[in-house]
Amino acid sequence: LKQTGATIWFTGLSGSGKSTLAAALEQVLIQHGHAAYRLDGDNIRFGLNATPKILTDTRGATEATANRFGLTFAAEDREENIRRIGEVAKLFADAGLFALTSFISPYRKDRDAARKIHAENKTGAIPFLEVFVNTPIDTCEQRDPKGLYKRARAAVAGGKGMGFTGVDDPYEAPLNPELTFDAATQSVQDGVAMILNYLQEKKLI
Ligand code: GGZ
Repeated sequence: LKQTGATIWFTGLSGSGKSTLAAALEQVLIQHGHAAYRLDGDNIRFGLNATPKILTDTRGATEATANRFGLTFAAEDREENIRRIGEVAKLFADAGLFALTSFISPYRKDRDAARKIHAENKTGAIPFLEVFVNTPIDTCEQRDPKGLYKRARAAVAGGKGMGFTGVDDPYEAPLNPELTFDAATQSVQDGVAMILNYLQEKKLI
């Protein structure tokens, strides 16, 4: 491989455009001969992080409470979700690929922990680039491709809530992201160009 590898960590609300941006970037990187691999809900929450039998045994979780993702959206499960993704991304990047992760990753300390294991990698620091997909919640909510915001608002109105990020669960914005993108005012093309530019500046491509 003619590249050193790096993790490009997208963080932002549901519907902010993380996956769209990551997918577009992946395509361009591959077109230019760079190995890239995307980690997202489909291959992680459904795969690596799917419900292990021990969870249903020891926590009495049913399919409904552990949900189809295995890990729930409770704070400690989001933390574990992000911890594993950080480790897997690090492995891909250490192998020389661009690991593109698109998860809400709402907690600052969890993202910082992912950054830290890259910095402290035993065989040398691995580049880690945090992209804050800072699309206003109004825009995310207008899109609402899966109707989840609508459900979350209805749950809150009904007095129960569902712990949905940005509605009745926290999102801690990055304080020092390498890059910021806003899907309400920037095109996906703009975002890809911005990231490619950064990778070039850092001599990663
Ligand atoms: C936030 C939720 C929730 C709750 C289900 N809160 O738009 P989506 O559907 O495809 O993206 C969201 C996805 C979030 O999974 P992550 O693994 O990225 O989250 S985290 O990083 O916090 O672990 C959304 C859906 O799962 N979803 N319930 N309560 N998003």
